[in-house]
Formats: sequence, structure tokens, C-alpha cells
Amino acid sequence: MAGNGKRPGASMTALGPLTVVSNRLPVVMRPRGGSWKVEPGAGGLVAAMQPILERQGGCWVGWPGVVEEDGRGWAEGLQRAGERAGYALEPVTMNRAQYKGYYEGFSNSVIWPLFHGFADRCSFEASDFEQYRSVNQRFAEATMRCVGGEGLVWVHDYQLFEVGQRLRELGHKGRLAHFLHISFPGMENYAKLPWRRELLRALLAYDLVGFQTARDVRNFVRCAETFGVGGVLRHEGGQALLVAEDGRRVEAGAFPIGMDFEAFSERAASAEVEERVRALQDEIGAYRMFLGIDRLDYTKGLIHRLRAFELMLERHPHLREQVVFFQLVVPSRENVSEYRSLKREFDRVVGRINGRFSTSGWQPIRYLYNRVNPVELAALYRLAVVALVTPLRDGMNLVAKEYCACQVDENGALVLSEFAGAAAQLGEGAVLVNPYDRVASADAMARAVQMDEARRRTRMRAMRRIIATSDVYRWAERFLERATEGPQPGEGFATPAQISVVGQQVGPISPQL
Ligand code: GDG
Repeated sequence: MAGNGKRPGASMTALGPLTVVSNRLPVVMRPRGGSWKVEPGAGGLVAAMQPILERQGGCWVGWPGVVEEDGRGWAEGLQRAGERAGYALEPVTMNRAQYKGYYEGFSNSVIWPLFHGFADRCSFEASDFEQYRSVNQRFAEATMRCVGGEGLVWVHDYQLFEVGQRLRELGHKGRLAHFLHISFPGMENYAKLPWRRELLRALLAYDLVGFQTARDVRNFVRCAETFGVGGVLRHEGGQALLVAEDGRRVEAGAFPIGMDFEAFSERAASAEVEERVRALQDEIGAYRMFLGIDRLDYTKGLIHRLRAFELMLERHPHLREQVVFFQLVVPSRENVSEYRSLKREFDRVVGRINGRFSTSGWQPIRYLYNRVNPVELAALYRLAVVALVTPLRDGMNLVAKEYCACQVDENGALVLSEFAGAAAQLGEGAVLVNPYDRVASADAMARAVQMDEARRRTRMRAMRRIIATSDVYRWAERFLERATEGPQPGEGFATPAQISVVGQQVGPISPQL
């Protein structure tokens, strides 16, 4: 449970205890030989929120990773983990059927594909939405147990849209904020959701709704306008002020998430990582390395990337036996059949490309299907001459930022999808690609690996500067300040007359598709 030693900015002390609500707790309970083991949770959200809660104190509400059918033997271990952490851990439990409907069903088979632009992959089941609602109710009840109806509550991500609304119904008096880690879809995609008005109402129950980019804010505002849920008082770039149906003002804003720049670059510069970089270079040979690091997910564009790499070898034959592509694929949602078939497809395409181009001493693609430890991760980031971050759609993509943070020699190039939120911040330093354009992607990869050193350095330096000055601590600070204060006078407060004008527009209107 220990943080990384770095602490959020001093201005945060004034904010007081905080309640964080996310799908998962920062620890996972695992059965081990008849008893329960507490394992640290992984991922960007945990890394971001843990040091803040350690400093502010408060409570973290989330799922401990076990279903009711597993019994309650884990509860004591979890409580002890909370005591060690210095903030309470409030578990939300659910049975297997609820977990399936809420998590595998509505969250991962409706919101995830739809919000990433894959409406055809959605499976809209009314019963899953019902389970989603009942589990969100459980999260709200657990949150009330923690905060007692007062204080700021920060709810995270798409699994928990309705927690704010349920908290208000339960009588919560404090401010409510939500941050969406994934992208918010354009109106044409959002319109396909059978519960499109319900979810907009759920978001407008918060005082602040945070998104990754100005584009997500724009999409949200447009959907609220189109479906007549609430009204828009003001919208400018990445900031908007809306009014909910009950007349409350709701702020929406772009808060691009960052990562712990200092921790990653310090680790990348450490002797341990340097040694690992040398060993890895010996293992792969004297080739220039392309790197991909992704959870196994169709949104990450893995197959498109492989095919573009193949085309690069075809169109730029002088690069054969000069480069290798190393892809780390992190297992994800392995009990979902769609993810298992993506893995088979990935294996098949890698096999075909390697079969086509390998020579006696060279194999163009290597991949590892596993998680690696932080030292290994930093070594891979540091060794790679080019990182390929080419999702078909991504809220932000922290891999892009972590790669730059680990490029302590400022010598690498980043090929980045236009459809990753990170492109809005890093666009000028990265080599931007449309991952659906195979020829352009292939040529961009070749350009990146052959870019002259001076240009590569200038670009990398520019990206590192941006990432260092908007790290995860500044992100949390900015968000929490906004969540605590709300809009100030002169920042677009509407007059009662304006609200009633907006009020007249509220009501069901047919979307202009
Ligand atoms: C969602 C949004 C948004 C990966 N492999 C290993 C490992 N990782 C870590 C990376 C990175 C994280 O996993 C992946 O984060 P991403 O941002 O790339 O993607 P999602 O998981 O889809 O996250 C995304 C994010 O939320 C934050 O708001 O950026 O758009 O989809 O931190 O380092 N870590 C370790 N071993 C691995 O093998 N230790």
C-alpha cells in the first residue's frame, strides 16, 4: 500500500478528507491456500489516487475483487490493509449474477465498445442495465456509510455513472464530482444507446464532470443539447457550464490525466534499469527496436499496427534485418470470448508476418503475453527507438506519456494515433497517424525510425516538457480545486432569466442525426 514517496502539492492540504469511488479498490483480495492474501491493485487510477488519499485521509469505496459466493473471510484482512494505508477501505460486494450484468455486461459490452466507437460490438440487454443500476445503488450506499452524507465525493469512470444520482436520492449534501477516463463518443454513436437520456441525467447529477479532452467535453455538450437533458449555458473550448433539469448548475471540463513523470524518469535512469537495458539489447541483437505496450483490447489497434508494420517492411525493404518490433500484450478480460479470439487473431498475424520475412538470423516481430515488473517496463521504454501507440480510440493513453518520461536520453520517437487523447497534448512532438490508414502508418513508422537525431531530440524534449508540467499530481490538484470550489462569479453564472430560457428548450426533442 505504500505510495511512491512523492506527495501532492501543498495547496491540497486545505481540501480535507476525500472520498474516492472506483470500480476496484486499490487492493485486491486473493484466495491463497485456505486464507486470503491482500495484493496491491495495479493501473493508472490507483497510482494517481493513492498518494492523494494517503495525504488527505478519507475513504476509498470499491469492489474488493471477490463475489458474495466466495464468503466473507477476506473482510478482516481488508480492514487491516486500510489501517496500514491511513484511510478507510469500504468494500462493495455483489453476487456473481450482479457482477456479470454490471461489469461484463453493461460496462464492458455496452459502454466500453460504444464509447470507443464500436457500436456493432455492443450487446444491449435491458437486464444488464438493471444489474448496473442495482450495483451503482450498492456503491452509493457504501459511500454513504463512509461519508455520512457530507463532504466531497469523487467518482471514477464509466462503471459508476449513476452513483452521484443515487447519492443525491439518499440525501448526500456534499459536492459530487465524476471523472471519465475513457473518451465520450460523438453524438451519432451515443444516439444508439437505448438508455441515452438516463445516462445523461446521471452525469448531470454531479457538480463537476471531468473528461480527458476538449473534444470529449464538446461531444458531451452536444449530446445533452440533442437529447434535451438539461441545457447548456456556456461552452468554450474545454469548459462548459450546463444546467440540470432541477435547475442546478453543472460544470464540465477537460482535465487531461497525467502520470508520475518524476518516478518514471528516475527509475529509467537508475543503474538497475541501465543494466537491464544492456541485457535486453544483447538478447534482441543490434537491431533498432519498435515497441508496443497494450492491454489485449480491440480498441488498442493491435492488428492494424501489425499489418502496418508488415507493409513498412514491404515498402521500405532496406529496413529488413535493421529493426525488430517488440510487442508486450497485457492479458485482459480473459473470460470474455471476444478477447480470446482477438488473441488467436494476433497470434495468427504475427506468425504469418514472421513466416514471410524471417531470415536465419532475424525475426521481425517478438511478443510477450504477460505483465512485467516496473523495472522491466522502464527498460523496454528506454531501449525502444520508436514507440508505437496507435489505438483506434483511447481516452488518453498513459503508455505514450510513460515512454517519453523514460526517454531520459531524449533520443526516441513516438508514433501516436490521432484518436488517442494524448494527441491533443503531444501532437506537435509525436509523429501522428490515422491507424486506419495502413500506407500512411507504414510510412510514418519508417520515417520515425530514420528521423535524424537532432529532430528526434527536439521533438522528444518538447513532449517531455509538456508531460512533466502536467503530471498526475497537477491533474488531481486541478480537478479537486475545481470540484471543491465550483464556478466563480463572473465565470459564466447564469441569471435566473437565462436559466428559464434554457429551461424552455429542455424536453424531448428528436435528434438531428
Ligand atoms: C484507461 C483509459 C486512460 C501496461 N502493461 C504493464 C503495465 N501497464 C500499465 C501502463 C499504463 C497502464 O497499464 C495502461 O494505461 P493506458 O492509459 O494505456 O490504458 P487503459 O488501461 O485502457 O486505461 C486510458 C487511462 O484509463 C487513465 O485515465 O489513459 O485512455 O482507457 O500505466 O504502464 N504496468 C506494469 N506491467 C505491465 O506489464 N507494471
